[in-house]
Amino acid sequence: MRQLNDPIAAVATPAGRGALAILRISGSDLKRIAKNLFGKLPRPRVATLLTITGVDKAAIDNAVVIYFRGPHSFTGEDVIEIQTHGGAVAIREVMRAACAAGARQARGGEFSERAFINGKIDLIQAEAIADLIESSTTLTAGLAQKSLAGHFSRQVNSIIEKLKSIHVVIEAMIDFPEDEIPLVTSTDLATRSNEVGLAIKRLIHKSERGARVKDGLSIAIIGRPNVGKSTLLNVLSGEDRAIVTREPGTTRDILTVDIELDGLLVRLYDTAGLRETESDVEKEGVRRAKEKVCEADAIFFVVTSEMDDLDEYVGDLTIPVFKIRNKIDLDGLEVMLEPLASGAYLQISAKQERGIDLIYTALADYFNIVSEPDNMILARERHITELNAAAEALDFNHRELYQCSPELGAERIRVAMRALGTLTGKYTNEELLGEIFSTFCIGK
Ligand SMILES: Nc1nc2c(ncn2[C@@H]2O[C@H](COP(=O)(O)OP(=O)(O)OP(=O)(O)O)[C@@H](O)[C@H]2O)c(=O)[nH]1
Ligand SMILES: [Mg+2]
Repeated sequence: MRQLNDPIAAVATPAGRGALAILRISGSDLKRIAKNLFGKLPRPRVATLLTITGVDKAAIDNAVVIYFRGPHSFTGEDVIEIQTHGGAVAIREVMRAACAAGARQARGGEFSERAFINGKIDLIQAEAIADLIESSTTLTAGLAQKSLAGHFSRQVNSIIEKLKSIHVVIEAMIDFPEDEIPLVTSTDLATRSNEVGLAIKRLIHKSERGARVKDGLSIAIIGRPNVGKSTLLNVLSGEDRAIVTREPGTTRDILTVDIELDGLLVRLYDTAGLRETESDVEKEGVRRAKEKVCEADAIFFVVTSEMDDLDEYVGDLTIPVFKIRNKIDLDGLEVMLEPLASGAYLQISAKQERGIDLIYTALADYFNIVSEPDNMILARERHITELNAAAEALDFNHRELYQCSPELGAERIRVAMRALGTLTGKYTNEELLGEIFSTFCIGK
């Protein structure tokens, strides 16, 4: 493990104009830096107004300084937080002075990495910090907060503890085969480890639901020119974002709009109408539209009664295609209120904003979107991989294996514990840590 306690510093607030800016310094023995910047370390945990001096000893700003003496700090090391007035200059000068006094610029995620290494948080919690910062909906922020508070980790740790106790018994059976182990038979063990296997599967289920929420959905709105794709995008987003005209071939570039559906981030792409054309600009638009289809999680394919040749374009697609018949106001058709028969069109009038709820409902039903935070964990791909590895290790006929080959059973339990330990960061390596923390923003 890397030795990490040299003083690091970073501006923790975003660049630009603002009321305040915060610089954070963490590391061992910050006295020298404190002396250079504002005389001496203030009393721990007391907000103290001090004059900060720069490299040339001239005053930079009057700032609130808080000193957290390790291990009672975010990183577990000594930490100083300096709150200057906002704007680019003061905070930049304080950073220069901190570096001149012996600190170095922190890498992205280095504060969180130190918190992890010093045992203040586990790896799941460290990742939750980044997820909280990245969250764009209240649902994902709430889920990240839960993981940060240790909700996910506790469930994993409880499973590890159960596996440990099963492992101890199996080892005893192996070491003392003749001795009676009261009340514990291979059947009991099998029941217990079966239950653990099921608990892991439930966790996978929750994680997969959460991962969907985390990643959001991307949906490409495609169809022939003039069918009302851009009108639909505007209605769904509640904003007048895309240009709408009666001229076919209006949209060329892809337009992206984010909307929130029951806490899920849905990214909509408006695309150029699909048709053969001589115009180079439009040709490029059509190429981009087709490209977007390959990247999307689902398609809204818009038709009208006049242009209903959907199969030609979406016949081979493996992603879900929601078929939308627009402009029903011109056909005298009604919005369908009955649950959709498979293969039926969603009948809407984008212009009159009718049938829009039907689109939301179809989407929520198909993707099983429900705001049930209790049944979700804001999981990353890495978490699901490790949970699956643990579930796979425990996927055997427990009773039979414990009877025939307790050694093999013990090994399977060890593999499962190892996977779960990798999940929480009990087992880790520099490469994995580098991969995780390098995606964090500077100052976190
Ligand atoms: N009557 C009626 N007209 C609509 C409806 N939706 C859209 N339109 C009209 O149809 C025309 C084309 O709408 P757009 O939203 O620009 O169609 P588009 O599919 O984005 O067209 P391109 O960008 O050219 O591919 C405009 O005049 C809209 O006002 C609808 O539900 N009913
Ligand atoms: Mg358009």
